[in-house]
Amino acid sequence: MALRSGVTRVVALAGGVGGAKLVEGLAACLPGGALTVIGNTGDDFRHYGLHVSPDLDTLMYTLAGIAHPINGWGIADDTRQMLSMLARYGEETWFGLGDRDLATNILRTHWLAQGAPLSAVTQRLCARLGIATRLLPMTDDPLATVVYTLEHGRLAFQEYFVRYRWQPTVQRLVYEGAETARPAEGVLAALEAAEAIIICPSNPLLSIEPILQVRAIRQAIMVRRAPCLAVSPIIAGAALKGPTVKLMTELGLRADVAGVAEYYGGLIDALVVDHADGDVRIPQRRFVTDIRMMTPADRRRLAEEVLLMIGDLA
Ligand code: FO1
Repeated sequence: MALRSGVTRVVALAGGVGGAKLVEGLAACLPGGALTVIGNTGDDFRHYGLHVSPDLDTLMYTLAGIAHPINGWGIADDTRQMLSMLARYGEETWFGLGDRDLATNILRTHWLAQGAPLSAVTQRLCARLGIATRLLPMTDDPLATVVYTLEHGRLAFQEYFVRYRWQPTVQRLVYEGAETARPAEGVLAALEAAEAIIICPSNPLLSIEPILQVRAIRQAIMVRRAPCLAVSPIIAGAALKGPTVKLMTELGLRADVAGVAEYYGGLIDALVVDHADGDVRIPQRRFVTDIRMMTPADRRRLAEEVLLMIGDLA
């Protein structure tokens, strides 16, 4: 099938750990240079003066094969000496930034301070880790996911997600900076040249929506020529990981596969769902397979299947 054999231009939208798993599979089964990943930067924050980009780092470490195998975020075998010294100074250490991870954030902050845009910094870090896949931040401008909660009012994303372990009741999400954020260098060109656009199984509201909040990105996907397919982050009403179901429920959205289909609407031509949701009816084309990705082999298999499904759509 044309796409499979000649596949040269696939664009994936992804956030943190869940999306990174499919990105790992796609990178493993596509020729080097065929995959461009547009990563969420709505989780970014300043931490002791460092510019931390958690989802870009999760994607980068995953693509470099050095991500922590259990957490998905941070670096495998990393140590916590810096954190233990912060604790000795009486500082809070709920954000578990490891020592090796610290090097990434020191370099990012250093290069940003020299005037390099986030996209150039990301490209340089990936090149030095030997990553063939192109990783682009959704924007080089500030765009922050802010969470308004019942218990603690306005929370920065990492406070909500890590410090309070996404337990607070969410009343509203605001994507601060969305009105002025522009797509990063290369993003629109990649979307326009894409033969396939894949929305990875990340949290639709916390990882994918911030990317879509960059208006020109949403518009590019709405007027796309290539087929766009999403993989469900929910199986039988349960999130594969994190707060997806809890959050969609709190925001009054249907927190199941039909709700995900409704949320993406015309942005996608198809949704890949698990066998457990095999009977759910949605307006888009529906593909049914095992969408759990517990092992690298699972990730590669699902990626292979997704590329076949997209070929079927093209
Ligand atoms: N997630 C956690 O749940 N606990 C942590 O201590 C934590 C530390 C951390 C350090 C660096 C980094 O790049 C990511 C980190 N994350 C941690 C993940 C981060 O919160 C992401 O925003 C989530 O994975 C959501 O995408």
